[in-house]
Amino acid sequence: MSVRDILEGRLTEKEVELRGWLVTKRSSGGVQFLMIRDGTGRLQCTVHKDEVGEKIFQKTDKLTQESSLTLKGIVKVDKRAPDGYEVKVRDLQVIQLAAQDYPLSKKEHGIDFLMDWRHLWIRSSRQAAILKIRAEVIKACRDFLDEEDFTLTDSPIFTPSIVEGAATLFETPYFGDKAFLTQSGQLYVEATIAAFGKVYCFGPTFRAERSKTPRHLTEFWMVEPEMAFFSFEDNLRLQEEMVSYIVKKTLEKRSKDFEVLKRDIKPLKKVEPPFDRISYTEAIEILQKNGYSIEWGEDLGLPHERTISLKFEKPVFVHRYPARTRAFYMQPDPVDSKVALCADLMAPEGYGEIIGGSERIHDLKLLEQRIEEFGLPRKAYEWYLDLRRYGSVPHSGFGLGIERVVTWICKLKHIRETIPFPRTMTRIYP
Ligand code: NSS
Repeated sequence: MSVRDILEGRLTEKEVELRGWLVTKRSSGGVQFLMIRDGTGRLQCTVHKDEVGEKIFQKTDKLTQESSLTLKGIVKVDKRAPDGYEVKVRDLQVIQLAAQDYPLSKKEHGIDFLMDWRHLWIRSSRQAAILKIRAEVIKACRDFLDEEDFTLTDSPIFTPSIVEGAATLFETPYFGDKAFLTQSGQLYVEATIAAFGKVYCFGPTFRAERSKTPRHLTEFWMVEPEMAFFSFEDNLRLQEEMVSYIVKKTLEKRSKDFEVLKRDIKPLKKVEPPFDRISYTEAIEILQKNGYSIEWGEDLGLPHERTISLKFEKPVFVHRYPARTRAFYMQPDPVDSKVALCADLMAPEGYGEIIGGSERIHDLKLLEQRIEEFGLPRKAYEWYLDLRRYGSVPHSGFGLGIERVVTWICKLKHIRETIPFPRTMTRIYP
């Protein structure tokens, strides 16, 4: 039996047993009002002195915030209760009486304080709503891909090779040698496409991000689909369908959590294919017209992405970035080899990049050349070159950052609240 069952009205006038934690307590005359959280919701439970007797009433009186308990009682419809239902308690067992000094009992705390107590802060209704939405986003990603006949093939965490640039690598000793924590599972899903056609990996990825920004973690979760025979254009179409599906499913399943967050969902309801597309060159022109002193060839930072994103109601693709600023594996545009067949998807409402994707180089010679130009250690990539020796095909894929998507969908100011235990340059505790 759960709070959810009670709030759905199935247990009215029935005797129930609830197990949970005490959120708040107040008393008025001979009645104690307990707000109980059980993981499925919160519910008011009342303890009447003249009904339960002195002993249970005393026990209730001593309860501290976050004490864990079991209670038995009868479900009542009561208009005065916050959710229209309450449990009239008959019996109550304390599992653990929480220490008096629960650190998060005050209403207002600074963010550093809350992050130090993250292991307790996740119990708050706002944090729980965000993490529920996160779970739904992950489920939607997986459901979408599974329904589209993708096979999940997990990529390793310990790797010998750089994917997204040497600057953000985490190195770790590995039995007298060294290994890197993966920056992306992409190279490995490029291998499994030859066995399964359409595949994805989903797991944690690591980047030694030295910048303190509201959208960078050092450990984040990425879903990375990779598709044999997919052109650059096919890749974009899949992305817009997948992102629209994620938003639709999350709105459908987690409407209560959006209410907790006071998230205006109107902008999210507009997210459906097709999304607009602008080239990197067009983006630079827009930025220059908006007063930015940015030149063709420079990378887009958050303020740039924000400006672009605010010009569109739906997510927008920025495509064909300068090849020399992008990763070694990207296919050059046959029309203009200065740019790569890649695109970043910018979320609306000022959020910026949530996906990075591209068509991959499938020609052995060109890939060898790029590995050399990028100064990458050829030996670590021999296996990757084999994929171009034995049945190479045009292929494309992308990586969607779960925390970036959740930040946008929940309309948060900072990415740190979108993962149970965030890791940043300045935080590895708790
Ligand atoms: O660097 S990406 O743009 N692209 C890749 O890693 C490709 N190898 C993916 C692929 O094609 N299979 O990162 C992809 C996404 C990016 O759009 C963000 O949403 C997210 O990963 N990302 C991050 N999220 C949080 N924190 C950090 N530091 C971060 N870096 C990337």
